[in-house]
Amino acid sequence: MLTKKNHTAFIKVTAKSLGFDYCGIAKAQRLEEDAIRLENWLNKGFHGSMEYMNNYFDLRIDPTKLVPGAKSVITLLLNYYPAQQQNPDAPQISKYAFGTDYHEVIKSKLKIFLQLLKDNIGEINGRGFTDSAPVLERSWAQKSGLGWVGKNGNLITKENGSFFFIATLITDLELDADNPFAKDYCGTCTKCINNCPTDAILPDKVIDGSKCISYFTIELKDMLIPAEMKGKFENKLFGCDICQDVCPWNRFSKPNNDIGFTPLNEILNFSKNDWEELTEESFKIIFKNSPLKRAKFEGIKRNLKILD
Ligand code: B12
Ligand code: SF4
Ligand code: SF4
Repeated sequence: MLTKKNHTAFIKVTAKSLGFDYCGIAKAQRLEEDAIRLENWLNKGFHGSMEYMNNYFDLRIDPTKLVPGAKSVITLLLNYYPAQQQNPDAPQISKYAFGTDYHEVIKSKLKIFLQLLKDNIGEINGRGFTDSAPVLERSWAQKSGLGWVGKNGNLITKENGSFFFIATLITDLELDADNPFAKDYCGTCTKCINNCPTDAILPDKVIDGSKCISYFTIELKDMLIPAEMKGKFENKLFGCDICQDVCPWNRFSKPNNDIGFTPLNEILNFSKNDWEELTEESFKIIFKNSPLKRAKFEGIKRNLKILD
């Protein structure tokens, strides 16, 4: 019979074999301190019009409510730092969106992961998530020892910086937990705060989501970008990487080797004129599997106007 130690080792090896760059484990339990931070964030309206952030508060702070019987939270990181970059003069797309939508790439990996656990360990209950469920993914990554939450709000690894997606697999399997990441290596640096064009980075690692360029260009649905933001977007068409690009820890980023994240030629090569001339029909074909779908054709056209 396999022991808790064997199961833990099997999970770490499986994560690696599926291409995840990091894997850490934490005991599934209510996140007391995060509950306070999340409540303050919501009370201050930092979620803007992202109403989904107001939903399922109890599940978001407690994985045992999201997955009944949960004993462990397995957190996985997947590198998305691209090998190729855009022309710096072209409208900028966030690096996470160069290739296939990460929800799809990660979802299929998590499905295989769960199946491998069932095949090798037995009937376990587990669910895999990335981004789309009420899970405080950055906190779980810190709690499972993978890195610290920087002043820019991102989870940063000491070895390879912050250009990672986070996924979690919550299971009723009892596992050996890793130690939480104890240190914070931001020190006296304030580069992200100084360079955020919309002043969305507040003290104590709090991000005012309602002021973030990523929010305006991706999440703001059927609404105009407020006029006072004009001139502040630094050529960002979809998402924003400024607070990560300026972070000294991202000197250690290495290009990802996931075929799914191979950049689309159009993303690398489109000029402003190409974006302006893009028709809805072509948008639907070219960006069929891309994260840009989330902003929709109308959103991209609206974003282009604020860059004028
Ligand atoms: C809503 C959301 C947004 C909103 C709001 C951003 C925000 N900071 O909350 C908007 C649209 C603005 C956004 C933007 C981006 N996002 Co986003 N977003 C999310 C989402 C869906 C929920 C985040 C959330 O719960 N916010 C509420 C606040 C209160 O929580 P939080 O920021 O996670 O902070 C918590 C912890 O950091 C913790 N904390 C703070 N200080 C400390 C200190 C210690 C010691 C500890 C333990 C914890 C801790 O406190 C908070 C509450 O627990 C997550 C996916 C998920 N389910 O988690 C992705 C996610 C956070 N986003 C991600 C990414 C990549 C981005 C962008 C880089 C995309 C881009 N290039 O445009 C930007 C970065 C902006 C930034 N500086 O944060 C990644 C982050 C990966 C990473 N390495 O950190 C995630 C995890 C998606 C994923 N699955 O990979 N995002
Ligand atoms: S992603 Fe851009 S706008 Fe948002 S907090 Fe970072 S630097 Fe500011
Ligand atoms: S730029 Fe500096 S302060 Fe901001 S997250 Fe990186 S190390 Fe921390």
